[in-house]
Amino acid sequence: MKAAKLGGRALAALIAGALMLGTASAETLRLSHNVGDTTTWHKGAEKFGELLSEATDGEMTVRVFPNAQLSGGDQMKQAEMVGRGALDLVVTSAINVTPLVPEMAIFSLPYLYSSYDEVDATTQGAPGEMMARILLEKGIVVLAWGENGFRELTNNVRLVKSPEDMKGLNMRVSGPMYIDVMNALGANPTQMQWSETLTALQQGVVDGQENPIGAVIIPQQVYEMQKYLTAWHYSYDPVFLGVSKAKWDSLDAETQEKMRKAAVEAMAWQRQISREATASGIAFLREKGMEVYEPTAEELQAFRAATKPAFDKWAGKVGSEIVEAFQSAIVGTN
Ligand code: X2X
Repeated sequence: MKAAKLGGRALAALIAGALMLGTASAETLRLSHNVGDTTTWHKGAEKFGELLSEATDGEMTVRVFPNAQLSGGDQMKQAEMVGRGALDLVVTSAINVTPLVPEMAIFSLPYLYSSYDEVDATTQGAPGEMMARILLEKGIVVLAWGENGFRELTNNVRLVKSPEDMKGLNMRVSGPMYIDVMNALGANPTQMQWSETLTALQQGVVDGQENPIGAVIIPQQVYEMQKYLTAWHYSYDPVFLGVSKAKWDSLDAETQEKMRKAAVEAMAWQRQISREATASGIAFLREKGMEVYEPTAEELQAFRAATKPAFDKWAGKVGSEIVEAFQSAIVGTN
């Protein structure tokens, strides 16, 4: 009797222990990104969490933190934090990584790309892998490339049709390369966190900004604060979903495979919804009362020529090996 009773207790303890173990081994990873929770970045991050959780039967879940909350509002600090393992996961765009890895400016050189096919030939091909190897040296494992998009100009002063129209505009920019681009155009650039930009636009601290239509301008309702948009496609910005190398190395090969697969699928979907929102975006912005200008090929050529000094300066920082790898992948699509 006594033994049986003890056996029963032991069994109960065993079950409780197993349950606790189950809870203890289920892990919640923290994912940081630097835009609002209505954006395609956020949706892509959430999708990744769902897919990962499904693939691991709930052993791994992801909590998504928007607006660079986990890096004190500093969007450029996220990559460095992931690199040293202070953050597990990040969705951020290439330009935000340039303080840590200047070579990441390659994607956003003014007028490097003129189509999505050209973009995909690099982010989804060997040049993307080349950049992933460089990020790995900084402790960041790139799981998949997603999309911020072609960055379009908005402002409250005038409809910009030519480089001359940029003169004297007070422009918010996100990173150092864009300061050089804006200076080349005769605008007055100020570097500012995205999380502070909407208020700055509202209060007229700056006249304008530039961001992709589908991923940011529409979901963050920039049209509420800005009157004019010029679809000048001057710079492309990819996002990537990255995991800290420290976290990655702690996972077994099977879990790594599940994580990569979830990331690839989530970012493919994120690219698709960003492109769809961009395609329908100009009509939507007009409905919302924005005046939208789509420059002609000759007008685009004038912007390209005016921004060439910034292209050359940053191509120099990136280095010829990378620039040539990108340019030859781009030429290969045409
Ligand atoms: O800050 C921006 O403009 C944004 C959201 O596009 C980036 O993260 C670069």
